[in-house]
Amino acid sequence: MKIYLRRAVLLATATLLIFAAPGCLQSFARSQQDDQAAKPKPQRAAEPPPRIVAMTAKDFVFDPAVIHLKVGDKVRLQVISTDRTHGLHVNAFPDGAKANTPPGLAFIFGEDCFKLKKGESVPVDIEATEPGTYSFVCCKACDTGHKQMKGQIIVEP
Ligand SMILES: [Cu+2]
Repeated sequence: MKIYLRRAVLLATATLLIFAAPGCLQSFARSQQDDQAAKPKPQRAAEPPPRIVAMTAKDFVFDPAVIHLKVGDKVRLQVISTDRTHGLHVNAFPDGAKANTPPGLAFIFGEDCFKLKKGESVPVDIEATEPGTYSFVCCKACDTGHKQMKGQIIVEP
């Protein structure tokens, strides 16, 4: 987590340098009125995806277990376990994929297995790029029902 934060700060600093430097030069040439009109826009570096899907993991079930998306959708699964530690692994390749099938889901913070600690809400950002059925499973050995704990993201064209 600390690494992400540090990276975000670095990125923000770099963005500021890149965009602020030419802006300063231009403002010398501008009149004061122009400067007042051109107020700095709010930063959009860490813009969250527009749609949030709340998901719970409990009693060896993901709820919802089936999520419908369309190609081009960007969603944030906000996943919380309410009983014990589970995990979430979403397959980026559709069911039935062959060796040359490209991935059809993109992850903004790609993690193979998101750890879902009890009571901790974990964001999983996904962009659907290809139609298909993408399976997800629990990826932390939780208990007796571990292997039944699964679901699907169905991406329609
Ligand atoms: Cu499990």
